[in-house]
Amino acid sequence: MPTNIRLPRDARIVILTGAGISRESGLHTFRDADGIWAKVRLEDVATPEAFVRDPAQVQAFYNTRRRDLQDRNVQPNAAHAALARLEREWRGEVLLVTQNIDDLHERGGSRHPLHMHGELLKARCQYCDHVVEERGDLSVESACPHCGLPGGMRPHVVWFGEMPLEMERIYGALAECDLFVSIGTSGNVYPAAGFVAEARAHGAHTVELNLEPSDGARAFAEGHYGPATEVVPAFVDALLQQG
Ligand code: BJW
Repeated sequence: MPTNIRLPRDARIVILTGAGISRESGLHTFRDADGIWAKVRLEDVATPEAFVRDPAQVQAFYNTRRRDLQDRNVQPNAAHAALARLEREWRGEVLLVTQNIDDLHERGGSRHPLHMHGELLKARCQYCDHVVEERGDLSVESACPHCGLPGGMRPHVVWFGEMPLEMERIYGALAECDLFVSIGTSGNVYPAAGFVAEARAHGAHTVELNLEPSDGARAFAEGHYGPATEVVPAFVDALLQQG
């Protein structure tokens, strides 16, 4: 894959991933024609107001997705593996920021992906903020294993109107990186959609890898298009070869 990048081998890299990277692993994206928001209204399941209005409906939505994620056919793909390889072989810092709540980066070998929209296999107590691993179903009666109170356990995910996680660390890395790569995200949801402008304003080279150019493709200096399982490994190969 020809790329315009010429970087020192210790250059700092920030990668942002979205639902597109997990599509070929069998998980749905949100805004594609067959995506999650074509089947359910986000206002009904992905806002704090929805959880107050109908907690059982919200728990059922995330219980289904938690079960789907643990289906044996859902496995990390070549794009997840390529990013883990980049993290292992690149001499400089690589920060992997994902909007995804699945655990496919971890299962693909990435050591510490930063889940800015939370994690599906964790639950959080609304009363004491304790976070626990959760592989089973949550109900409106589930009790917190820490404070013991029933009824406050919710998926450890970031809904619309809530503050994404670890923003200070992410903006710090964007201000210092030499290369920003956005993979499989439509760029519809802020603040992640603004990361490319932030990185560019601080002098980073910016690259979009996606099935097709996103609405914000013009904000990137470079773009490569096709399925993530093809484009991401090819891009990582090119990066490691030129480095
Ligand atoms: C492939 C492929 C293949 C397919 N290979 N590619 C105006 C300006 C700025 C902000 C706002 C604003 N108006 C409103 C806001 C705030 C709001 C927002 O952005 N709204 C927009 C709709 C405009 N944002 C928030 O509320 C965020 N918080 C916030 O801003 O905090 C500050 C604040 C605090 C308090 C008050 C006010 C402000 C929080 C956002 C939380 C998003 N949560 C979700 C759900 C998480 C849990 C869950 O998964 O259920 O996160 S929504 C959903 O969208 C999910 C995703 O992480 C996120 C992004 O989606 P993504 O990954 O981009 O998926 P798609 O489907 O959109 O795109 C898939 C892409 O893959 C496509 O491009 C395909 O082409 C591609 N693809 N197959 C490669 N095989």
